[in-house]
Amino acid sequence: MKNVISLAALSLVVSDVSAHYIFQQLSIGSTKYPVFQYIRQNTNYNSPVTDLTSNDLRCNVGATGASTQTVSVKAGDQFTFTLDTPVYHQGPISIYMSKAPGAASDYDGSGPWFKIHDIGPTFSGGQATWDMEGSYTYNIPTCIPDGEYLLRIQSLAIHNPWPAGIPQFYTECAQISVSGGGSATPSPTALIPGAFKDTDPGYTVNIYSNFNNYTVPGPAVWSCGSSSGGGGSTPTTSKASTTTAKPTTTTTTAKPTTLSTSTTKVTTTTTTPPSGGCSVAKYGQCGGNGWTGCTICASGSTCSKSNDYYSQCL
Ligand SMILES: *[C@@H]1O[C@H](CO)[C@@H](O)[C@H](O)[C@H]1NC(C)=O
Ligand SMILES: [Cu+2]
Repeated sequence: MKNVISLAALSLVVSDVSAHYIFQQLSIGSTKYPVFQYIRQNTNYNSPVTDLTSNDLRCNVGATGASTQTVSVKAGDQFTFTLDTPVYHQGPISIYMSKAPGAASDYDGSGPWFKIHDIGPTFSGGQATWDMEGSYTYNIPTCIPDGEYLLRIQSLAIHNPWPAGIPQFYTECAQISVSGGGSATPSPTALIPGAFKDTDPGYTVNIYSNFNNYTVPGPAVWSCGSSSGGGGSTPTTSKASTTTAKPTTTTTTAKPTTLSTSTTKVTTTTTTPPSGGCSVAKYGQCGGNGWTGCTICASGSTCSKSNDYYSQCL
């Protein structure tokens, strides 16, 4: 069993090693800081973490605080994580925070984490669209207590469906010192590792087959408007993690479409004119079981198979 898994993992790595992505640069407001000035530098280049029990899930491999500076921010400030290469694996983006007992640079991330943002897929006409960007922007919650925090972004790549493929975590942590905040107690919280399980539907889902709703793994998203009192908010973990407005809204509309077409070939609404006109950008998906999109790679790249469910223009 173990051999089967590592063989599968190995073949993925081999076919897909050329260009992963790193959340390497932080901006606060419109000020963009040098690469890895305030983000802990990992030592595994652009490779993902796949071990659900590893401490490397927190901030990535080798990412320690000692050589990283901590940036001062105001509660409510806008921040941006910029990548070296835009995200190109399908999957959700999440942003977490964890308060350091003292200095962020001394903190190993072993304390509780709360989640401030999720970006799941949008469903339309039986097709899912993931938000794959070169940067992601959000705001520090206005009501969190002052102090030093790790600010963590995560791309969970689920393009190679479990169990044939192993989902990949691309993650990085910034060190921030917050002032001007409030007295909220963010909840629910989770430990990392521990927050993600191979039984989470959002981890095991096959996004190429009958895919019409999605729950982002991890604790429910917390915001200042929600349960700032702390302690009171029922064990919402599973309930609230489905809250992402977009998927919920579209679930109802998407389901009928998918149900009626799930076994027959999906006559995709309009996606592509015949077959000559389309083109998949480099690193995009170009095939795999259940794939109904374009299979022609932009010039300069060719469609290569990663596994039965995923081929990619490389
Ligand atoms: C889709 O919704 C159903 C019903 O709520 C749930 O059981 C399932 O886990 C969801 N799938 C995903 C991938 O979140
Ligand atoms: Cu990859």
